[in-house]
Amino acid sequence: MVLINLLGLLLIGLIIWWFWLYKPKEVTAGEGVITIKVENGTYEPSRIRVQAGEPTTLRFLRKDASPCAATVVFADFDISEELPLNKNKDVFLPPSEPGEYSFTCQMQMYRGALIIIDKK
Ligand SMILES: [Cu+2]
Repeated sequence: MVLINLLGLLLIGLIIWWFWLYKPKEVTAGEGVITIKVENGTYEPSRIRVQAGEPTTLRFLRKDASPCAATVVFADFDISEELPLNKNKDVFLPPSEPGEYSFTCQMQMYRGALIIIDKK
């Protein structure tokens, strides 16, 4: 009986831990430019919230030397940019309608989302 309870607790702990670990980091653009680190297969932060109707600049800093990370693609905006290694690269995005727009590397292993929210 005690053993079962312990296992249950362990399972709950694991589930909580798993959700914490996999929670994507989300940031909201305020003043200034958001820097996105490209490293170890993830964009960090990977979810960026911006206000609708305003042009956005995203600054990418690529730390991953593999060719996989070399290009960032915003398919919805028809934008594809090369990212130099260990150098800031600014990507300019036009003002857009509210919605969620994904950005990826060319092979879509790196994944991020641009969330455009309505201006209040
Ligand atoms: Cu890739």
